[in-house]
Amino acid sequence: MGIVNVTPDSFSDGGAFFDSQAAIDHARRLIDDGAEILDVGGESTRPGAPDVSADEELRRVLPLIEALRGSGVPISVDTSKPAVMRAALAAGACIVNDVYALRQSGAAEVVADSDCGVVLMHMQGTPRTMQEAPRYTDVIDEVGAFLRERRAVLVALGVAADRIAVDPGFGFGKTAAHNWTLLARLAELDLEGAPILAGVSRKSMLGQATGRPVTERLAASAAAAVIAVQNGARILRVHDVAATRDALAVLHAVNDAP
Ligand code: 7PJ
Repeated sequence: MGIVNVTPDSFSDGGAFFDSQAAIDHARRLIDDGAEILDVGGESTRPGAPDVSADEELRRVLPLIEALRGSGVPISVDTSKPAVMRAALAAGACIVNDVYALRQSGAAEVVADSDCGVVLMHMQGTPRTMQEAPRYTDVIDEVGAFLRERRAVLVALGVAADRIAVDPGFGFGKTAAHNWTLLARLAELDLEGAPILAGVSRKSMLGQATGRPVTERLAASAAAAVIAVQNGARILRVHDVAATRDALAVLHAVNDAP
C-alpha cells in the first residue's frame, strides 16, 4: 500500500504533495514501482496536527481519487470522517482506512452500507494528545482486544469478516518501547485470522533506533517492513514502494530457498 498524502503538514513529506497534480504524479510513480493499493489521505494525523474540515479534506482527496480510479489499483481513503468516507467511496475509492477504527459517529454505518474493504487501526487517545503519556498494562493484550472488539462491532452490523483488515497502529498513542514490542510480537496478537496491515514507514520509532531524521529512514523502514511481514503482516503501508518490494523480494527468496 503506497502512501499518497495531500496535506500541507504531513510529518514525513512536509506537504510536498499538497498540489493535486504533484500528488497524482507521485501516485503514478508508486504504481510504476509496484504498489498494489494506493492510500490517499487529506488529513494529517501527526501528533498535534490541526483539525481539517470534511469539505477541505474532500477538496484535497477527491481530485486524486477521480484521477486514479481508472489506474487498475484499488484506492483506499485514509480518513475518520463519515462524510469523507461516503463521498470518497462514491468517487471510486474501495477501501476505508481509519485510524479511529470507525469510532466516529456514523462511520461504521457508512462502511456497512457499502461493499468496501476496511482497515481498523488501534490508537490510544487522539492525534492531538496521543503521545503525551501512552500507557498500557500489556500492549499486546490491549491492542488485540481493541481490534477484536472493533471487528466484532462491524461484523454485527453485517460487514463480512473478509472485508476487514486490522492494524496495531504503530506510533499512535505508543512509546518507542510499545512500538518495538508490537513489532517483535505481532504474531501474538490474537486477531482471529484477520489480515494485519502494518504502517512503520519512516516513523519515529525508526528515528529512535537509528538517530536519523525522517528524510533518512529508508533503510530502517525497509528493515522494519521485512520484520513485520516475517511476523505476520499481510499489507504494508509505505512511502517507498520500490525499496520495500526489493526488501520483501529478499525475504521471499529466503523463505523459498530449497
Ligand atoms: C497509519 C495510517 C498507520 C494505518 C497513518 C504516518 C502517519 N493508517 N495512517 N496505519 N499511519 N492504517 O504515515 O506516519 O500506521 S498517518
